[in-house]
Amino acid sequence: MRVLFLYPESYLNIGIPGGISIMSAILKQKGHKVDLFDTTFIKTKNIFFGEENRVHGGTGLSDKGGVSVYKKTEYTIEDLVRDDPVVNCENAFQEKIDSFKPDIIAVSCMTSTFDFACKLIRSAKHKAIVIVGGVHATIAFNDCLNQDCIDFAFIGEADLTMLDFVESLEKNLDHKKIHGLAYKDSNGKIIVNPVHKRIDLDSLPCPDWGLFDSRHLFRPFDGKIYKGSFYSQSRGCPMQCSYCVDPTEAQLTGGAAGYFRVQKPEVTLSHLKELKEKYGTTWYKFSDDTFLLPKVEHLQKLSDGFKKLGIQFACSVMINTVTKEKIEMAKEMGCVSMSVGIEAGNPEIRKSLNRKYSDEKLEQGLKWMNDAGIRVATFNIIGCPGETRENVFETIELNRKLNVKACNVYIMFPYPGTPIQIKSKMPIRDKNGNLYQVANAKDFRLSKMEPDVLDGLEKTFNVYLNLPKSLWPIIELAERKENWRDILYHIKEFSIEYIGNEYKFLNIPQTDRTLLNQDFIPENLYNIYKNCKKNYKNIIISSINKFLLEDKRCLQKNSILIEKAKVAAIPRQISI
Ligand code: B12
Ligand code: SF4
Repeated sequence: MRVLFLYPESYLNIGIPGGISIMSAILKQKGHKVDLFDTTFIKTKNIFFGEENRVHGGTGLSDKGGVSVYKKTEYTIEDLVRDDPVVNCENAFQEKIDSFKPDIIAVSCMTSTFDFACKLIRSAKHKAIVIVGGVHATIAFNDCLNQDCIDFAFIGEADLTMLDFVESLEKNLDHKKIHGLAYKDSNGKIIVNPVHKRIDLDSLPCPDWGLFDSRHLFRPFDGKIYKGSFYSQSRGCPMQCSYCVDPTEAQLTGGAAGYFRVQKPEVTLSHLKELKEKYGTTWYKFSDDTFLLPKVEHLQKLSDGFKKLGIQFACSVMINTVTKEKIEMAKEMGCVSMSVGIEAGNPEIRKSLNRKYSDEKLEQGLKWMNDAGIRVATFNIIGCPGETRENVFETIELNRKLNVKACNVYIMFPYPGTPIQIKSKMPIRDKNGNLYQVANAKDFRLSKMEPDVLDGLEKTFNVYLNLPKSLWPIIELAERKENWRDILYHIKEFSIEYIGNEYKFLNIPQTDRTLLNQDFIPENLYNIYKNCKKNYKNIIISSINKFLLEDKRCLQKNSILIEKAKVAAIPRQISI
C-alpha cells in the first residue's frame, strides 16, 4: 500500500515527530511505500528575519517581551531556508498527491494543527482513504469524524494498529474491525472500536528520521550547532494535572494503571546508536513527559550508554521526581538543560491544578540543577481558574527567588479533553466552526483578570522577572501601551547602561527609535517619557529616581553615570 503522511506543522517549528517516524519505520519494514507531506518547510511567504531576532533556532524571539537567553550561532534555521522558493501550500500538496498517488492519507496532528490539515485535504483532488491520529484524534474523535474530509480516527497509540489497518485494506479484510478505530457507519452513527492493548515500547523499531527534511535536525545550543531531534524513552504520565490531556488520554486508552511505560535502556541505546550512525545526531530532546521518573538503576544503565555515545540532551522533569542523586546522574549522562513546570507561584492555585509540591521542593530541586550546571527553563501558566493579578506576581516572585533567567509563559488554554475543559463544558469550536486556538486563551475568562491584563502580563512577565523592582512601574506602562516594545527596549538599554552587561540578554527589539536631545532625563528613557501621558511622566521619573538611588549594583558599578542622571532627572521632576 502507498501511505502518505501529512504533518501539518507550523512553518519552521522544527523537530521530527515521534509518531510518524515510528509508524513509517514499521510500515516500511513490511514493504509498504511511505511518503510525507510536511508543511514545516513549506515557505508560503517571504518573511524577513531581522538581525535582532537571529539569535536562536526558532523564527523569532523566545518570549513575547523579547527576553532571550539564547546565544548567537554561526547560522540560524532562517539561513537554512533563505533560498527556498515561495510556494502555494495547497498546490504543493496536490503535486505530492499526484506524484505519489497514495492509497491512504495519514494525518498526524495536534488540536492546533487539525483545522489546517482539513483545509489542505479539502483543497486536494485525491482518491485516498483519509485517516487521522495523534492527540486530537484521541481526545476528540467525534470532532474529527464530523469533518467531511476524514474517514477514520485512531484513538491512542497506533504503532501497530496502523499497520493492521493498512494490511487489512490491502488484503481486502474488514478494516473497520481494527482496534482503536472510530468511524461513522452508513447511518452517520459514530462507531468506536475497543482500544488496542498498550504498546510494549521494547518492540518498537528505530524511528525513521530519513523520511524527514534533514533541516529538522538543526539543534542550536549555547552558541554551537548540533544535530538531533526528539526521542521518547517512555510514554504516559502518572500525574493528573487538570490542564493537561494526559489524564483523559489515560482513561480513554485503558485506564491510569499501566499508562506510564518505559523502554529498556538497551533498546533506547541501540536506537540512539543507529540514529547517530545514520544521521550523525548527538543532541536529543527527550520528549518523555517526565524523564527522571524511572528508577535510578534504569537511569544508570542509560548513563553508561550515553557516555559511550557522547550525546547531550535536554528533558522535561516533574519536580516531585527529582532527587540529588538523579540530577547528578543526569548531568553525568550529558543532560545540559531541564524544563520544570512551576505553573503557579501560589500554592493554592497549584493545588487546584493538581500540582502538589512545595516552594521548598522547587527551591531545592532547582538548586541541585544549578549546582550541577544544568540550564533550567521553567514553565508557567497565567490566567488559571480564579487567579488574580497579584497571584501572577507570586509566580514572578517565585521565579526570581529561584534565580530563573527566562521563563516560558502561557495563558491557560482549556485544550479539548483536559479536566478543566471537560468540567467547565467549554466549547472546542467557535461559532464559525473553527477550533479555538491558543491565541484565544485570554478570552476564556477562566481567571479573575481581563483579557488585556493577561495579554500585558504575558508580554512583560520575563521583563518583570529580570529587572529591578524599582523599574516595575515603568514595565507596568508597557503592559497596557501599544508601543510596549519600545518601552521595553528602552528600559533594557537603560538597565544595561546603569547596571551592566548582565541585562544584555534581554533581546528587546527596537521599532521606532529616534535620537533626541537628552538634557534632563537619562537618554534611554527619554522617548518613553516624551511620548507618554502627563500622569505617566511622574511614574517614570519617580521610578528612575528610585532605581538610581536604591539599586546597589547600580550604585557600585556606575556611580559617575548615576550622578549625571540624578542631576539630569531632578529638574524634570520639578518641572512637572
Ligand atoms: C514533541 C512534542 C512537540 C513537538 C513535536 C510535535 C509532534 N507532533 O510530535 C513540537 C515542538 C512541534 C510541539 C509543539 C507543540 N505542542 Co507538543 N508535544 C510534544 C510531546 C512532548 C511529545 C510528542 C511525542 O513525540 N509523543 C510520542 C509519540 C510516539 O506519540 P504521538 O505523537 O502521540 O503518536 C502516537 C499516537 O498519537 C498515534 N498517532 C500520532 N499520529 C498519528 C497519525 C496517524 C495517521 C495514526 C493512525 C496515529 C497517529 O500513534 C502514535 C504512535 O503510537 C507531547 C506530549 C506527549 N507526551 O505526547 C506534546 C503535546 C502533543 N504538545 C502539546 C502542545 C499543547 C503543543 C503546543 C501547542 C505547545 C505550545 N504552546 O506551543 C505546540 C503546538 C505546535 C503547533 N504548531 O501548533 C499538547 C497537545 C495538546 C493538544 N490537545 O493538542 C501535548 C499532548 C502536551 C500536553 N500534555 O499537553 N510539541
Ligand atoms: S506532569 Fe506534565 S504530562 Fe503529566 S499530567 Fe502533568 S502536565 Fe501532563
